[in-house]
Amino acid sequence: TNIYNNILKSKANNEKLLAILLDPDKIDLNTVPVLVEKINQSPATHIFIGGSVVHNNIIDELILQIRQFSQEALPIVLFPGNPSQISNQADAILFLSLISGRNPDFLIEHQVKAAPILKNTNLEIISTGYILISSGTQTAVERVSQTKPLDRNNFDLALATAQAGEMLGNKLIYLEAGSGAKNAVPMEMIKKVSQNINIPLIVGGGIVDLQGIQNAYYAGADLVVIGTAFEKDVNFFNQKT
Ligand code: 1GP
Repeated sequence: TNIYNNILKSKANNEKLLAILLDPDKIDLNTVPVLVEKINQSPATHIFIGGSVVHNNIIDELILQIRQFSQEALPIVLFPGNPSQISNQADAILFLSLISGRNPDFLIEHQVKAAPILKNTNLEIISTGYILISSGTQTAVERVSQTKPLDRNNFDLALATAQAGEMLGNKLIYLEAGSGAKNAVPMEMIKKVSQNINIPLIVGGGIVDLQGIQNAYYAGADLVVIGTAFEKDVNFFNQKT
């Protein structure tokens, strides 16, 4: 309960959090020392590990290497696309339910498969309501989950979905535009949701510059996730605003 409690504390103190998302499928293990150095120099507070489709079984090794090269031990949190992406080497897991979708596999089936596996790990399990928002073009989450995202202009539906997640006991809400999304989650939607739930709000997908991160914080995001932008340019966080 350490990692979640720290997120709650940060929220209470209005300290904004930043996760760098590493997709094991896209990482060459030889580049880990450089990646870790860049992460250490960045304002990141968390490392998320996961992807919609992870073919190669390198998650354990990736995490071990990250730890080996990190002076500063950032929490490593799994952000899995399916139960094959569980690693006991991580600190915690976002136990996701895709509550914007109506595909039972991603609402409960994968979770049923994962439960006995998770019982044999020491991972901190953080129940997360995962809400996919339309972003202009189809993203991998949409394709892999075979669900429809919520309309990016329907703030009421996004809010009702987030509130239902909170009422069901989710500890976090994640508003997701999808990795590499053309458009990030609208600020107005972040604002509406963050002002009307009590649990911390994660926002990610399609955020490509530092201003985008600030906008999400300003609108009410507690934690912002950056994947593609860092993947494309490890000096992303050195840019001038
Ligand atoms: C994807 O929200 C994350 O699940 C990050 O998205 O790759 O677009 O930064 P990006």
